[in-house]
Amino acid sequence: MAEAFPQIPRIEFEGPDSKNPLAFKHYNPDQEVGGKKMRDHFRFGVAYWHTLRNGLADPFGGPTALRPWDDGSDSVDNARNRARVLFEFLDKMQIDFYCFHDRDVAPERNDLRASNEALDQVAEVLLEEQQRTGKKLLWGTACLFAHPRYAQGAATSPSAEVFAYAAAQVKKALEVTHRLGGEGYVFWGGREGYSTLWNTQMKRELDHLAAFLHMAVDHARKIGFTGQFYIEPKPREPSTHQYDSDVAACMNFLRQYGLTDHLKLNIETNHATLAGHSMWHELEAAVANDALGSIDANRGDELIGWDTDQFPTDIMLTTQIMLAVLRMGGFTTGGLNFDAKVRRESHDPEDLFHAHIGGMDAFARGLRIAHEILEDGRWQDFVKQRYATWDSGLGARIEAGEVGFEDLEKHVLQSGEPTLASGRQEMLENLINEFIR
Ligand code: XUL
Ligand code: CO
Repeated sequence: MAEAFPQIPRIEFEGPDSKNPLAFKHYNPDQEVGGKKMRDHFRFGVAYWHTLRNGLADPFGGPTALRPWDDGSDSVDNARNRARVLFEFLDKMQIDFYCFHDRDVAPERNDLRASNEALDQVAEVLLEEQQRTGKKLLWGTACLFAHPRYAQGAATSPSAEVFAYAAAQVKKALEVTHRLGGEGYVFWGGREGYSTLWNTQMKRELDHLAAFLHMAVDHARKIGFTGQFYIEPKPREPSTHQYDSDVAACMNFLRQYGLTDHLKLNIETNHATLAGHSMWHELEAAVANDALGSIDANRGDELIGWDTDQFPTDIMLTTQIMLAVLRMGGFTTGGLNFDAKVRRESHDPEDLFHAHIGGMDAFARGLRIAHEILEDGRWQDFVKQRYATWDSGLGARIEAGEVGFEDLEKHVLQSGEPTLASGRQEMLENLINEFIR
C-alpha cells in the first residue's frame, strides 16, 4: 500500500530551540521524568473516530477534510485500508495506543450478522498491524448513539428491543476488543438520558442502564476479558440530560447499583467544562473515589458553548492534569487519548500531525512542570500546614470519631473564638506561576 502521508517524516524530538513545525520541542518519548519514561507517563492514544473518520462537518456545513487515501465508500476494503493508515500515523507520531468505536473502524450493515462480519474483517487488519508494529489498543467501545434506532437511547431506550440490540452490539465490540488485546472498554452514554421528562421514566431507565453494565461485566468474565471498564461522564449533548453527567453523578450511580468494583472513570476535559466544572475538579473528584482510570484529552472554547473537542495546548491545564495523574501514582490501564479534532478550516492531512504534536508537547511541558512543583514541595507543605489543626489534639480526635456535639460545645465554651490563617490564594498562584516556564 502506498504511504498515506508521503510528505511527512517520522516526528522526532528536536528540543525547545527547534523551529521545525514537524518536530517535538518537549515530548521526548524515552526521556525519563522522575524515573519513568515520558511515553509510559502518558500512554498517548489516537481517537480513531476523529483522526480517521471525522470529515469536519459542523452544525452549519458539510465536511471539508481532504483524506486522499479514503475513497469515500463504506466498503470493507476502504475500511481495511483506513486501518492501515492509522498505523502509519501512529508510527510517524510515535504514539503507542489507539481507541475506537466499532462503527468507526467498520461499516454498519443492514443486519447485525453482516455488521459483525464487516467488523471481523477489519479487526483482522487491526490485529495484523498491531503485531507488525507493536502498537496497542487502549480501549474499545461501541457506537450506541449514531444509528436512528438509538434516537431514544440504547440501554435506556423505552424499547426493550433496542436494549437487546445495544446489548448484542456491545457483546461483539467487547469480543473484538478482547481479541485485539484491548486494555480497556469504555461506556459513554451519548443517548443514555432524556430529551424531555414528559415522556420519561427516569428510575426505570437508570435501572436498565445498571442492568446493562452488569451484563457487560458478566460477559467479560465469560470470555476472559480482564481489561478495565470505564464510564465517561458528560452532562448533555446530544441528549438534554445525560445520566452520566459528571464524576459525582457517575459515582453515585455506580455505588447505588454495586458497580464500583467494575468501572472506573474516563474523564474528558470538554465534558467537565460542559458540566460547569474544571477538568481539575473532575480529576480530584475521581481520585477521591479511587476511580480515575483514563483521560480523554482535549479542550473546549470559552466562547463557544458546545463540545468543540480541540487539541489541548494550555500549559496550565496540562500541568493540573499531570499533577493529578502523578499524585495518584500514574496510569495503570488507562492513558491520555486525544479525543480531539482539528478545526474545520484545518483540512489537510498534515494538520493531523500539527494537532497531535501540539497536544503531546503541551503534555510534556505539563509533566515537567508538575514534577518540578512536586519536587519543590512548597505547595504541598503549604496545603498540609493549612490543615494542621486536624493532625493532633482536637482535630485528630474528631477525625477518629472520638467526640460528639456535646464535647465540641464544651471545647468552644472554654477556648472561645477560633483564629484562622489566610488561605493565601494569590501567593499560591504566584508560586505555581514560577514553574510555568
Ligand atoms: C463524545 C465522546 C465519545 C467517547 C467515546 O463526546 O467523548 O467519543 O469518548 O464514545
Ligand atoms: Co471522549
